[in-house]
Amino acid sequence: MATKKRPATSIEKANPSNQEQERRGSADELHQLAGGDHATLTTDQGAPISDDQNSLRATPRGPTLLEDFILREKITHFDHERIPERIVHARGTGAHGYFQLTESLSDYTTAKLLVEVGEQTPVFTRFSTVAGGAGSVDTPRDVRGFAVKFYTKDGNWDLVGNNIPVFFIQDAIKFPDLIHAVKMEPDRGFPQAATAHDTFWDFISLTPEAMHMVMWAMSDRTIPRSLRMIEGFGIHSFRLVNAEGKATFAKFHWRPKLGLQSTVWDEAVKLAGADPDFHRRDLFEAIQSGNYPEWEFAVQLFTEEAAATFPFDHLDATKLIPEELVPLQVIGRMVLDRWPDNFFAETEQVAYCPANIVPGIDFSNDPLLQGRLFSYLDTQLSRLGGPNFHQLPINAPKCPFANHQRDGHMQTQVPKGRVAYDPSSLEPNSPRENPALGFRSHATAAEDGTKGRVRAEAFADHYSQARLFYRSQTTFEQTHIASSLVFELSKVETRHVRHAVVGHLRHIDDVLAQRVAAGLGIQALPAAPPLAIDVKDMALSPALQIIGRMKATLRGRVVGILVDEGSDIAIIQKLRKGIEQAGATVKLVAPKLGVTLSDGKPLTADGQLAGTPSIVFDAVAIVLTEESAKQLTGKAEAVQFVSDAFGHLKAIAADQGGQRLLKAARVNQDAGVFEIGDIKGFLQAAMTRQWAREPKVRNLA
Ligand code: HDD
Repeated sequence: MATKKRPATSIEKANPSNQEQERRGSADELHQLAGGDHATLTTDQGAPISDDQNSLRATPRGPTLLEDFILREKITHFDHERIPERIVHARGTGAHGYFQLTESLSDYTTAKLLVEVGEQTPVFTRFSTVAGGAGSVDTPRDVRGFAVKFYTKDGNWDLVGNNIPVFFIQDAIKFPDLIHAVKMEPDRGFPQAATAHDTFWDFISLTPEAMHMVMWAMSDRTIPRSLRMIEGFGIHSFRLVNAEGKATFAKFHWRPKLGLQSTVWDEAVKLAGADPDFHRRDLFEAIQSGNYPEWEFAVQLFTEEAAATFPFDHLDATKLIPEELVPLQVIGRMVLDRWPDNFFAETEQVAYCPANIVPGIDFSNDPLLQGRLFSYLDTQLSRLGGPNFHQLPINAPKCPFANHQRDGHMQTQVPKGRVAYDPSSLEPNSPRENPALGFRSHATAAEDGTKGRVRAEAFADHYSQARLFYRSQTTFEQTHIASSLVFELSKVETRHVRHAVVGHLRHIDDVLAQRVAAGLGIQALPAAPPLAIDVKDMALSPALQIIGRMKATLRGRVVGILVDEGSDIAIIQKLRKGIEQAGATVKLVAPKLGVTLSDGKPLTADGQLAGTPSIVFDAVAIVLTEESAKQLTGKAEAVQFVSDAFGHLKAIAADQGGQRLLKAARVNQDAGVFEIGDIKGFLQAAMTRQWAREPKVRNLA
């Protein structure tokens, strides 16, 4: 395509020296090489730029001139490109989409998005890890943030949740301590994005209220396979308020259409190296290919009177309400169908705040929530540089908004008129409050009491729900919790901290404490800390499992097929058909990107073997000629491809050549390894992991 000739600047016109001509000539060649019909490059002030390749110099080999406003503007802007990263949840990825209501909650709330069935409310959803910096990896063991901004007709509602329904602490005043303990240790600047270190476990060992969340954090919930396969929770109780002013408590849940899926720990560790952007890329690829991730939106609704009968305090964020006690009502769905145009402008600058609510929704007295209502707006003031960040396109409501807030850094609006106050009579159109439609706080009766820095007595039971969670898991998941505790505590150098944590475990489940102690080589079980209140055995809640509730589906998964020169195209096509019919994606991996299969046609594989380990797939098939197999048995990347797939409990299908590679990788045939002809069996097994294989391939606690 022809390039547009840049107009000569006045400087060029005035001084068309030979050197200038020469330089311009080479820049033109460069642009011709790049092609395209480009707009004219300008400064921030709109002045067209004639030469963006060379700074202004006194002589060709002399100093650069301060006069060069183009150079100075470009570098000054560059110098200020970074903004402070979020103190927590710095690493994240987001997408646009919509929320659609399927069941009206008109009996409970006036919030339009929860009343108007079928209406689509635009959303922007950001997923994140908590502890790591913005440049850390996607797959550490960590809680995932699940923040949704609903651009409703009555203003923005932000549901700023996590993929775990409870939290580490009960009172917001403990949050800076929790985060300082989990972040890299201040004297050494490591570890990055990890809980497996002394300061985190020291804090935990002295914070019994964290024990329930610790069980979740040590479970497979914190090593998800995909952000499309995590649940989301609003955690706190909120209030829904109806037209009569009657309030009902609500807990909010997101449930992924693809079901829950996790990795295994060794895989998560290796993924961090193989693809630090694993989750971000997965979300991007799904959305770009039209496989839009979707979640059901569900509520648990309960009255104040019902809450009084619960054997725990629902205002305590370390407690969940078992589904068996208050069932989930699915009332809508969220679909993420548009990747942002620009990461910084949207995903980085999006500013969530639990205090952003709309008429018909209100807060509860949960002391963790109450503290959060302050923190988020405050943090944005330094992160985004001033009070006008709500005007950024990603943060601005999509409904009209008007008030008398004025001025401040980076004011982008140009308010008109004389009136910037209320009440006023000078301008009849200036904004005024609206008692009929405006937000009203629910009139809650205040309890009598004495002001004080106190923790409610009802918050004193720290172990019953930790036990409930642990005992509700499948035996595989219990083993994972025990093993991850052993891993984490084995990284803790301080003996008394390791022992103190095992002491706490005794209140949760004595066998768990014994398994962890044995894994750490602790001979005599450490004493359990004193109890403020007896631990209760609650009715088990299978809804808290992942493995027991896995969906029998291949949707959203990726199957890798290892091929090489001469691999049988007919087999590959058959596999591809079966896999794609089951809703999964196929990726071909070959030792060299350019490969010729048995049909003699050259093909570009999706990944080169050395850079595409089996870790990035949910299941693998191996289709190789005897000749290729013979060669690959001597190559570490090929052997690892197979042994990792086996070690990570994946289904494997192999032809004769493939079987040869399996042998070289010392893979024992088991129920999860299939002849290449048994596509049905292979795909069935690929829907889950081969859990029975686990104790044979790995030392578990
Ligand atoms: Fe928080 C960010 C979730 C307790 C203070 N939080 C942040 C994000 C999520 C959560 C998902 C990232 C939002 C985004 O993608 O930009 N936080 C939670 C949940 C909590 C919680 C589910 C407990 C139920 N947070 C919490 C407390 C405090 C904070 C108790 C302080 C008292 N959180 C912040 C913050 C952040 C934040 C410092 C950092 C960046 C930001 O807000 O925008 O204000």
